[in-house]
Amino acid sequence: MALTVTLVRLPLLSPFTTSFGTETARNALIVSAESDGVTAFGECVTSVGPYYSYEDNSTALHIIRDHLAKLAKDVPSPAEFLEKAGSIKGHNMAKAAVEMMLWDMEAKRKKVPLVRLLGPTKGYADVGISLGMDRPDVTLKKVEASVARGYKRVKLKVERGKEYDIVRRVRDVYPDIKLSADANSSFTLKDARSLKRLDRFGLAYLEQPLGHDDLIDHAKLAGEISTPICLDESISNVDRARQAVEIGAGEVFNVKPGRLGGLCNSLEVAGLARTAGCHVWVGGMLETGVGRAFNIALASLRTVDYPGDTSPNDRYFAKDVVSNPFSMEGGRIKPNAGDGIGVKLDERFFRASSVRAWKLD
Ligand code: OSB
Ligand code: MG
Repeated sequence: MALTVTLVRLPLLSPFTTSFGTETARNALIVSAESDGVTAFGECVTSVGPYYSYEDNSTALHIIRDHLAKLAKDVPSPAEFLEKAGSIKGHNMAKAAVEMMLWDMEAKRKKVPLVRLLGPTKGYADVGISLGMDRPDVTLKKVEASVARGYKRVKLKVERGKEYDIVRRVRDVYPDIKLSADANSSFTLKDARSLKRLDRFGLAYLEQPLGHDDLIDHAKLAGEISTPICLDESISNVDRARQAVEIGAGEVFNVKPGRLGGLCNSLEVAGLARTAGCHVWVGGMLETGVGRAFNIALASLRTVDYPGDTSPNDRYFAKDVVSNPFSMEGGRIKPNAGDGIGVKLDERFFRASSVRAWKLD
């Protein structure tokens, strides 16, 4: 089985600003392969620069091309692939792209929707929205539109020094919505006193306030503030999740299959977190319709108890590479019913959006 990696570029409807930068387009590496008449897809969640984590599109392409492609040649199961890739340290985003493609392949071969292979499902995913940083009046308008659209949780991107005012202004107008804030690791433990001032706003959680690879300081911060801490970047693998639970570094887990090396590890993290009494939701990385379909299948599982960053495609793109985008009703999205991830690729638009393709053998 030969892999193809295609870099597609989709302009975002509006720029997305986090504490680590602004994205105006999604530059996605889409991994695909054909075997026995079945075509499967995966998406790598890296972007152009190493600002969320150390991986970016260049490192992921290198790892997939020079190290992972050959491990997927004989179409292993996702678990077998991960086993073989185990001696490669880190690079979980690169691994996840291939691992998830193998889940799609397996489900399509068995002619079942992906979610059937993952576990008991609610039949839908509860959906929240992640709003990038903007002028406060713009953010307030976006919150208003999000609440009107039925989103079940609103997450505000914040950064050190800009967190208090925006949360206060949104809370003033919306005292009862499920609200959270994501700092993308822009604070340090020295900011504990400012972060404590957020306690009065009754946030569902504060996401990744401290270092992108930290657990210890998050555990210390958890003892100083009453807002629950949610971990995203720091949960870079299953062991880190177990350790986070053990030392009380977070009560809420943002499970991103793209960050964790794929769905096998995501299921494990969700399971261990819930067993420990923590909450779990599925995050996003502005994925195209391909990556989105995996996230929504995962988010529909019974083990996931909080709304995810799994907005429908039209929240991000005027047009997506799939011709059957998701739609949201009452803050819920149903996973696709077709085989595998169930997306129909819009071949023409996919080609038109392609920047470059690599055929690997
Ligand atoms: O920290 O969750 C994050 C997007 C890119 C990188 C990191 C994050 C995000 C989001 C957007 O919050 C979630 C989405 O809607 O896909
Ligand atoms: Mg986050």
